[in-house]
Amino acid sequence: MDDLLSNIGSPADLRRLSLAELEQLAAEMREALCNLVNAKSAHFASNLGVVELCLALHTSFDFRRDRLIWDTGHQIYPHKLVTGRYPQFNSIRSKGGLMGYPNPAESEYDLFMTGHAGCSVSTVMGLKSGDELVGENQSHAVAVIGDGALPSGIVFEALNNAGGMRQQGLIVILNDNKMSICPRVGGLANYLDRLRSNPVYLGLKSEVSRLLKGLPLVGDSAEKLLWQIKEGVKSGLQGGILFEELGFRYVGPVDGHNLAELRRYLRMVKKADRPVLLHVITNKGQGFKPAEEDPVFFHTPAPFQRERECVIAIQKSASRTYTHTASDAVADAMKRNPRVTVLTAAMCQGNKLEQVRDQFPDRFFDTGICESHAVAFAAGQAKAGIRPIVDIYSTFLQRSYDQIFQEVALQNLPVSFLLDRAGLTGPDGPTHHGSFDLAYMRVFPNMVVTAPGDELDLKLMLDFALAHDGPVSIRYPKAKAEKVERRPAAVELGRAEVIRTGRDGTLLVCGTLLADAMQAVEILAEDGIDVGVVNVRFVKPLDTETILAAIADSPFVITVEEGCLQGGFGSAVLEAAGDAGVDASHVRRLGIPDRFIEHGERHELLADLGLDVAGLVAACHKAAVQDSLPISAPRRVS
Ligand SMILES: Cc1ncc(C[n+]2csc(CCOP(=O)(O)OP(=O)(O)O)c2C)c(N)n1
Repeated sequence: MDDLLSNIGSPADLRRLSLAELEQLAAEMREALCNLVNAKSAHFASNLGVVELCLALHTSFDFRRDRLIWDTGHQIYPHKLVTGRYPQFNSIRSKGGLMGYPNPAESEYDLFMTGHAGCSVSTVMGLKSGDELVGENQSHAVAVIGDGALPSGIVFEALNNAGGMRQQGLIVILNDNKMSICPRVGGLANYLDRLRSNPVYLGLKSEVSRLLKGLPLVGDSAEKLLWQIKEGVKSGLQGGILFEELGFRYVGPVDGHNLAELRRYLRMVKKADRPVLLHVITNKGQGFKPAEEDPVFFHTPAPFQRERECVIAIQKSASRTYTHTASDAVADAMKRNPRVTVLTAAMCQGNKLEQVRDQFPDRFFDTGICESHAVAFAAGQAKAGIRPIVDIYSTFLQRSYDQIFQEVALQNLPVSFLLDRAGLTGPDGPTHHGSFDLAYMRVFPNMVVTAPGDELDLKLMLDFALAHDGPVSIRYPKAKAEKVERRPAAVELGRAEVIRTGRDGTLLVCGTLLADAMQAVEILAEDGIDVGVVNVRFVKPLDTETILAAIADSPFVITVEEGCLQGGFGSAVLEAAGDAGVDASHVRRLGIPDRFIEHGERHELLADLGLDVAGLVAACHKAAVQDSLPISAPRRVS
C-alpha cells in the first residue's frame, strides 16, 4: 500500500494532492514507519505522532525558501519520506544508509544535523535574522518543538529573545503529546495540561471548526474571525499567558491529527504581526494502538513483528549491559547510604533507573531535558551534605559544561558523574557518540576521571566515587557488560591495575575495551608475541609510575581508548612522558580520530577504527614489526 507515497519525489508533489489523498498518504506513511520497525530498532512513536503535522507544514510552506527545524530531530522520519528519501527509507540508521536524524548531506530540506534537544527556536531565529539581513524578507521560519524539549533552558532564552525582537514570520509549533520519552515532568507540564483541558479553549476549538465549515477555506474574513475569537476569549481566559507575556501570539490548542484544521491554522499564523506559538495537540504513537498505549517502550522499540495492530513478537536482547550494572550499583549505594541521591535529565528509561525511581522516589530526581540545571542542582545537594550521582549520557552532559566547571569542579564538590553511552553508541550516529568526555573532563582541576575496565570495576568505581571527597566522573559504553576474569585489585585513587606483563609490548587500556584487549593478547601469544595489559582505570590522576615504567620497559606501547584522540587518555600518557623526559617515540595511540564518526552498529564502527580484537592484534603486529628495537630488548637504560 504505497500508491501515493512512492510517487512523492519532493514536497511539490504533495501540493498537487487533495485533502482526501493527503489523508491516504498519511496512512501509507504510517505503514512505512511500521514496516521499518519490523526490521530494526528506530524512533517510532514520536514519528507516528507528527505525520499530519509534517504534511500540513510541507503543503503550507515552501521549505526551499522558508525554514524548518524539527527540534531534536528524532521525529524527522515523515519529513524524510516526503523529501525524496522514500526509496532509501529502510536503510535508516544502518551503516551507509540514511541517518535517523536530520542530515544536510542528504537533503536541502535538512538544515542542521541535530540529535540533541532544545536548539530549534534559536537556530530558526538565526536563520530568519540572517535571511532578512541578506534581503530575503518574505520567508517564514518554523521550529517544531516537543513538550519534552520545551522546558530546556535554551528554549526559554530563545523565546525571551524572540519576543523582545518581535520577529515577524517566526513560528514556533509546540507539538504537545504529553510525553518526553517518559511522561513529561515539571511545572510547565502542569501548565500545558491546563491549557489543553481548558473548557473555553476546547469550546473555541469546536466553535471555530463549526464556523469554518460555513466559510471558504482560505480568506481574510475567516482568518480575521479566528483572531477575533481568540483575542476575545484570551483576555478573559488568560490562556497561553506565559507565551503572550514573552511577546508571542499564542494560538491553539489545535488538533494535530486534523489535517484540514492544521492547514487553516498554519495559513493564519503566517500572517501574524509578531512571533507565534502554535500549540498543537498530538498523540504519541498515533495510528498504532500498542504505541499509543505504551509510548515509552515504543519511543525506540526493539524490532517487533505485528499482525495488524497487534505486536506478536519482540526481538528483545537478553544481554545485560553496563547501564544495567550502573543502575544496580546506584540502587545498591542508595540502599546502603540514605544520603545518596540520583539525578537524570529525562532519561530514566535509557538509564534504566525505573527500579531506583520506584524504590527511592524521594531521592530520585528527573529534571527533564535540562542537563545544566541537573548538574547545578546536584552541586547544591552536595554542598548540603548529600552525595548526588548525576546519571547522564556522555554526549548530553556536554550541555552542562559550565556547571561542571563552576558549580562542581571549582567548589570541589563530591558529585559523582555516571557517563552512560560513553564511546560509540551505534545507529544514532555523530550526534550521540560519547567521544569527548575524557578530554572535556580531564581539563578541570579537582576532577577525578575514571574509565572502569569492566563490570566489576564499574561497581567498585561507584563505591570509590561516593567515598571520595570531590567530583569523580565514571564512563561506560552502550554495550554488553563484560567481566575480565581476575580478582580485581581494590580501587585506589590514581592507581592502574596491571593485569599481565608482556615481554614484547604493552597495551595500556582505558575502559571497557579491556575484554577485547585480553582476547587480542591471547591471539598474539599464539603468534609468539607476548603483550602485557594494563587496566588504567584512572585518566586523572594518571598512574604515572606504572605507565612510565611500561613505556620505559616495553618495546612498544599502545594506548587504547574509546574516546577522541585529541586530549584524551593517549594524549595524557604522552604529556606525562614528555613532562618526565621519557622517550615515547614507540607509543602508539588507538582511539577515535579527529572527525565525526558516522552511524552504524557499534561493532562495525569499532572495527573500522581498529578498536576491536582484530584491530588490536593488527596494531600490535605492526608495532612489533615497525619498532626499531628488536623484540625482547628492554628500552629502559638505567
Ligand atoms: C540534550 C538532550 N537530552 C536528552 C535527549 C534524549 N531525548 C531524545 S528525544 C527525548 C524526548 C523528547 O520529547 P519531546 O520533545 O516531547 O518529543 P516527543 O518524542 O514527545 O515527540 C529525549 C529526552 C536529547 N536528545 N537531547
